[in-house]
Amino acid sequence: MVRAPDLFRRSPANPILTAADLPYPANAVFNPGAARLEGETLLLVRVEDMRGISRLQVARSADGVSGWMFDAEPLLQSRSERDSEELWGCEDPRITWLAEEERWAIAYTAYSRLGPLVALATTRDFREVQRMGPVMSPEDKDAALFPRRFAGRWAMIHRPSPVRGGAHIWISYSPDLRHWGDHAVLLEAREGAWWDAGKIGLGPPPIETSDGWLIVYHGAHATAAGPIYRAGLALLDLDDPSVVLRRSDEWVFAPREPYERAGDIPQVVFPCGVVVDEAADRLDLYYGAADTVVALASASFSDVLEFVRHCPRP
Ligand code: BMA
Repeated sequence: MVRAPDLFRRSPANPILTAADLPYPANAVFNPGAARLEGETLLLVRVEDMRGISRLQVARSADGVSGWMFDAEPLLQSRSERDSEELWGCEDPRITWLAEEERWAIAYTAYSRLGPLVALATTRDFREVQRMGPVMSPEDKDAALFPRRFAGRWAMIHRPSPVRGGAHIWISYSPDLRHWGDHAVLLEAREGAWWDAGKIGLGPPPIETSDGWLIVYHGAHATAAGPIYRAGLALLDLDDPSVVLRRSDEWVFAPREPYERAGDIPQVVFPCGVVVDEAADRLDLYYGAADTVVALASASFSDVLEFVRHCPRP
């Protein structure tokens, strides 16, 4: 079995996108959601401008590594005169294809005056978008939808930040994508010296596999020099995603390269996008590095599944 540190290999082209690739001046591009459509890889990247406000902009590439072309206009940007919850921008999108709805759902962080909250939008083509507005009150972020219903209800993973206790990963349900309830803790941040102590959050949307839902999540380990953001894995029950079957003790991906260790926020790898090619046995993880650039790491899909199958039961 492949060991945790050897599962993911960084693209030799990293960082695959930097602010210099944009058609306009900006401070940083990072934390992209990812999708495959019309034979291309699409990244919905977070672009932070030089006021500090983020927008979400589409970039497309034939091979998912190079030749990125940005759409002319951002897909989602703050229009705070109409959507006050987006006063300070749109951040960290996670993209899920909803086959039943024949459209993509984008769960993103809207930065409101009262703190970050979870907002939803849908699109068929990533050229026009329909906002659904806030679905979770502040502070809440790191959200993604599951691609299908469970016993008639949609499910969403998200991460509230409570005043007391750790920032854990939660799951909630909805009959209509608008009204969410039956909130429950799904995965708890560990305590003490652990890499995922205190604060964790979902990475990309859950990936359906025959063994269960594969989850990549981040842990923000607090240190005297600021947090270190690393990524680990978990497996949820296929029919009841509120049941955690496995959880990795060790992280599987962590800052190592200069572009991950130095930047606006040092020591950050923050995956928000995934593309799985089962025929090629490949899982591509798109992540923000140091809140400054976009990078890519790939793994053998079957190696990742074998690894998570052997992780401890929580
Ligand atoms: C999280 C989010 C991410 C960011 C990360 C590291 O709380 O705000 O947008 O990439 O911190 O700074």
